Amino acid sequence: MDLFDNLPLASEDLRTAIAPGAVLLRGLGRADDAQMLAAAESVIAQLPLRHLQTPGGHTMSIQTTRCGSMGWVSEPGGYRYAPRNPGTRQPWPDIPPCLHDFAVRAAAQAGYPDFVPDSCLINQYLPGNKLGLHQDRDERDLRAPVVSLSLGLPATFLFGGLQRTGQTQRYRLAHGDVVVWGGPARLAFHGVLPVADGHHPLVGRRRINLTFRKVG
Ligand code: MD3
Ligand code: FE
Repeated sequence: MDLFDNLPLASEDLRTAIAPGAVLLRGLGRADDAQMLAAAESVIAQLPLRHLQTPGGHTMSIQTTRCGSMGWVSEPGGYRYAPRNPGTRQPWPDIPPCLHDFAVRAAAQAGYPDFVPDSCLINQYLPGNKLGLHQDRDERDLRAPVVSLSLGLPATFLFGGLQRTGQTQRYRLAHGDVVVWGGPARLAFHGVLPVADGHHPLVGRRRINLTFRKVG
């Protein structure tokens, strides 16, 4: 018994089980935030953010870009992953090494030691932008988790069940928060409420969310 026995272990304190298979690692991305934001900006410089059209013909309020060997594409025929940008026929930008390494480490900390992402989606939310409830089911290998890193303005994240209509839980995702979604949580419906206006000292008047996936 020593003086420190009453102090919580930081690593345990920061870890919250949201649901079976879903682990919130609060603030894990804060230590390297400036480097990872610069890496995201380097991807944006290579392939600018833009509003994608849904297959239903709606324009998404958030702006998106992607990197990795596979990139997520929204077309009139539906959503899919493709090895090249259909607009330019060019390969996608590489995943910056610091982002790739971070995603591997975060997944390992959450209990997925074999996770190696081949795709990263970058979403930018300006104040008022939102993302409706949806499932991520376009990846071939659904045993692999999705790792998400939030930077900038906080957002209220909605986490539902395996059906669109059930109850949703709300979580605040703030700068540096990481969530690893695997197992039974992998196919849960989820979304983001409209982001409130504000200013983040590093990121400015916006929220950036990066999701790392193994498309397979
Ligand atoms: C739960 N992004 O890119 S991150 C997405 O904040 C997406 O931009 C949101 O939903 C955002 O598809 C939420 C949290 C997240 C990401 C992927 C998931 C939660 C997830 C996949 C399965 C289950
Ligand atoms: Fe999603």
